[in-house]
Amino acid sequence: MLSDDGVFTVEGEDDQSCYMQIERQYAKGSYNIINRKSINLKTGPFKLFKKPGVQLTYRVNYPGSIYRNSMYNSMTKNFNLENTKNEILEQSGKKIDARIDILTEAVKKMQDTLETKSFGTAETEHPTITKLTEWLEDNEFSASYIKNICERARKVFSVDDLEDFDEVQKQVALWIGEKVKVSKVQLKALPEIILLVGPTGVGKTTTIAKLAYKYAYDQCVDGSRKIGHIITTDWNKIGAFQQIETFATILEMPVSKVTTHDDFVTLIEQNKDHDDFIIVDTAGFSPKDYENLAKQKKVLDVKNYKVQVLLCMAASTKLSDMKDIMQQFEIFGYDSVIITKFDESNHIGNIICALESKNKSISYITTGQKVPECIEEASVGRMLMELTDCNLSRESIEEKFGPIVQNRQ
Ligand SMILES: Nc1nc2c(ncn2[C@@H]2O[C@H](COP(=O)(O)OP(=O)(O)OP(=O)(O)O)[C@@H](O)[C@H]2O)c(=O)[nH]1
Ligand SMILES: [Mg+2]
Repeated sequence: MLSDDGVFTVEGEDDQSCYMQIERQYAKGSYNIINRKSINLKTGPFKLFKKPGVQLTYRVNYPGSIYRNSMYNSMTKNFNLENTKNEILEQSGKKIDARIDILTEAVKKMQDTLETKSFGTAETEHPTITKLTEWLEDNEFSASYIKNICERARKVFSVDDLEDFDEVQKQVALWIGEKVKVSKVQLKALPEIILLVGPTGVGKTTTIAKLAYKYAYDQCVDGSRKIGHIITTDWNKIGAFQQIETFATILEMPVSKVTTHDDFVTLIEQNKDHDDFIIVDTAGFSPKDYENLAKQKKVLDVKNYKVQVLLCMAASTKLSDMKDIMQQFEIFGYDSVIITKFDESNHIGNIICALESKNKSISYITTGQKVPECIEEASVGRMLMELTDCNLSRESIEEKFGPIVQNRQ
């Protein structure tokens, strides 16, 4: 039964059946029972009989009520305030839309707040974090690396701490250093085999000469030296053999070329008893040249000897390319990385991020064209010294990471 003021009545055998009737049209919570009465229901043919029943009177909570099916429309056809109701319905719809808009807006604001809390935005970020981000960007650290550092900074530093950018920067520089893995190449087994791989033109052959000198003379006293042997697999490219031969002559070391795996094994077998170390130069290939990389891998695959493989990459290579190179040269199972042409780059963020992303260590940096002097054992301190616009002093770096040995050219 309908009334003209939003108040309706239903009759049934009991309360339950009345509620069922109401909720066929209105959602729970969208109406209120305002009266309950026990009544006699007329039943049977011609409604001649009576049986006990219940009458509930309820009010629909306009405009928020949600009409559950089209029954409402057919029922309201008899209702003389139909137009008013349609209007209310329409308004109700609009209000729902408006509410959805308000809710959407609220959710968006919450999201923004959460984002701001975890990543920061230009408007709400503490100026020191903004400055820190810019400094790391200038040093060519990747976005994800910067995000992690900034999150850590937000957690670790109080608002008071953040007032002092210099101190924050010093601490962050130390965090960067903590993540750099350095490994020392030590000649142990006799003969030790050192193998350099890497893309074309990064300085492999030049580095071979520098290392050959280092391994021959380092830690030797009274003019003594270790016996080294240079092997190259790069014999096909015009001038390649002459280049390594020139270095070998100056170093007074024998140089041999190998083209097959068998040649390589035979050469090691022949020299293993009188050589202290064997150092192997390889032909440079693009990381995309899968075929030649695989061929080279076959030639160099010696299982019976301890081989230390070092991957050479130029310091100014952009991060994404470094990651590709590291990925593609993984077939050689390299132990650590040599960063060449360190002198040609002003940034180290790309290097640190690449090493970190592949969980690799760095063993050497090369710092110029001069042989043999332009090579240094890598150290965390030496890397940190290359951070531009950094207030961390050499003393603080050395206090934490040990003495920095730097070749002066
Ligand atoms: N500035 C600078 N130049 C270097 C360094 N190391 C090597 N070079 C130069 O880089 C150029 C290429 O060096 P190579 O040693 O021939 O490079 P490679 O990787 O053997 O080249 P491919 O055998 O052709 O793959 C030469 O001009 C070197 O003098 C370095 O540390 N700094
Ligand atoms: Mg070469």
